[in-house]
Amino acid sequence: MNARSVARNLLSVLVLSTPLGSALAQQFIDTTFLDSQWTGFKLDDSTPDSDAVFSGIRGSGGNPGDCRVIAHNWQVVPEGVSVLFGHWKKSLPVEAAFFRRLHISFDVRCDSAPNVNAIGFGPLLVQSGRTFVAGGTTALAGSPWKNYQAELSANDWNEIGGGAKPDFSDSAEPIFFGFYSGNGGSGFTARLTASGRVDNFRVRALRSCPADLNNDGIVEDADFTIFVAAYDILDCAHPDMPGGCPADLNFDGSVEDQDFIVFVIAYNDLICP
Ligand SMILES: [Ca+2]
Ligand SMILES: [Ca+2]
Ligand SMILES: [Ca+2]
Repeated sequence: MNARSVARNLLSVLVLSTPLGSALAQQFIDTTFLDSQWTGFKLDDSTPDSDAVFSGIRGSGGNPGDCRVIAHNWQVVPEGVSVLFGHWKKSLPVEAAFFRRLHISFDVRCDSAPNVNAIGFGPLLVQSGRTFVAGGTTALAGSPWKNYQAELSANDWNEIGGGAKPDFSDSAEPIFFGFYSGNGGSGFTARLTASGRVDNFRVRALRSCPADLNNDGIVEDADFTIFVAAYDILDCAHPDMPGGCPADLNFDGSVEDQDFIVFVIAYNDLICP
């Protein structure tokens, strides 16, 4: 008897009284970067006239398909400068409640950066009008696509222009996600440009109790009902699957036996840790 038939047998003895709820989104992925869904803004500019400019727009040549194509234009002086630009997905806030850590991943590359030879990239989040960034990576000009990924708790983020940390508590304001791109330079005087691309932007909200699909603090029959409905749909991309595919507990794109194993262990424990 495989796990699927076990689930069906268990389900047959449950009263199906709980409707499939709007379970919390657990993951989102953007591979196409529609301009209507993304926006950009300048985060920092220490150039003499603060006249650094940037662009961010959907384009081809992604990894694969469409991506967000970015460009910087700024003035370098011998004393040194830094410029930082933010790009965030305005169409999809993620409720902060019930998660404790974030796993963020995206692909970057630098196409051109004369004299400075690289672009810096990293993760960004926006909450209650405040912008936070965390440690990133450097993409060298002309190098292949590079994957950035990190698992971040609230303390890993730093507010731009302030000392606050983002709020991941159960009563927190919604969070928007994105990335930053930046450049610097020192020791010479020049007006420089740099260009690059970003693709496959993914955020996973790692909750303290992922099998608690209705977020009431215990893993019980109501969660089982939600789980089994998702298990029957199977494919996270199916239009009937709840947004974010929260029952995909191992993040592989489908709700299958491996997820059931994770679920049953928590179901047996009942109380969330
Ligand atoms: Ca793409
Ligand atoms: Ca529950
Ligand atoms: Ca799965």
